[in-house]
Amino acid sequence: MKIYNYLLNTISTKGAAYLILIDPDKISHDKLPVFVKHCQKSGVDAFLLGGSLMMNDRFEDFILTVKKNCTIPTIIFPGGVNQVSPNADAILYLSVVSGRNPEHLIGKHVLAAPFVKQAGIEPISTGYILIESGLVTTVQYVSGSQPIPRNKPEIAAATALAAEYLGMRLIYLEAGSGAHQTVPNEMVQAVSNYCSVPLVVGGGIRNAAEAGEKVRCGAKIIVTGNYFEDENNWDQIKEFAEAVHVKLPVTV
Ligand code: 1GP
Repeated sequence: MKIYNYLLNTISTKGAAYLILIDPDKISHDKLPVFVKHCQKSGVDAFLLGGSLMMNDRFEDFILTVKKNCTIPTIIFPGGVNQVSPNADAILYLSVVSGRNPEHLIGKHVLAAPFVKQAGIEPISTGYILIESGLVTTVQYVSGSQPIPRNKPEIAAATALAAEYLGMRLIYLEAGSGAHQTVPNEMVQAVSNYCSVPLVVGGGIRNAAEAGEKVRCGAKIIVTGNYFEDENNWDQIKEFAEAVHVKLPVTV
């Protein structure tokens, strides 16, 4: 529970936590150390590592490089059973509860469980809820599951509550990496009013104001990935972190 407690503690001291997702396919290994250091210096609370698809076989090297260059937690965001590693601190044990594909509800988890145990990393059970966001996203396509329509906050809320009742410790409202539209604010609000476990929101967030808005609607963890794959945007990471950390004074 060390990393889960770290997240809870961050939420209670800073108002919300800011996580950056790094997809090993989307950053060159040379730039990784600089990026990781810069993220930590800018106020990022933890890294999510992984991707829906993995096109290279250097996941272990990738995690070790991230770990070597920061002291914040590294949490695997697995796109598949091949993304379990003893080198990370924790793994989001994601069940795609918005879908009805048994493989992504429980099948992959059965295959991954012995590896997670052997790796000795902390599994954080997460009810993963895909939300319609315009075009079909990689995660929708790969998981073969239908997202919840964006105008149906009540379905998202009931799904999240079911996940909470099943014992999941985080709820993740996911628009999908690079989504055209973020998870609607009304939906974030509806889910956060209905559930008591921390709510993660990600997918398509491209500016600090939007990140802050999701927090004001009740998100407790914000995830961005795509936007900072462009090096030209790196100087905005601090701004994102400050928008998420609503309890801390903004520095100038
Ligand atoms: C994807 O929610 C994360 O799983 C982040 O999405 O890459 O669009 O920021 P973006």
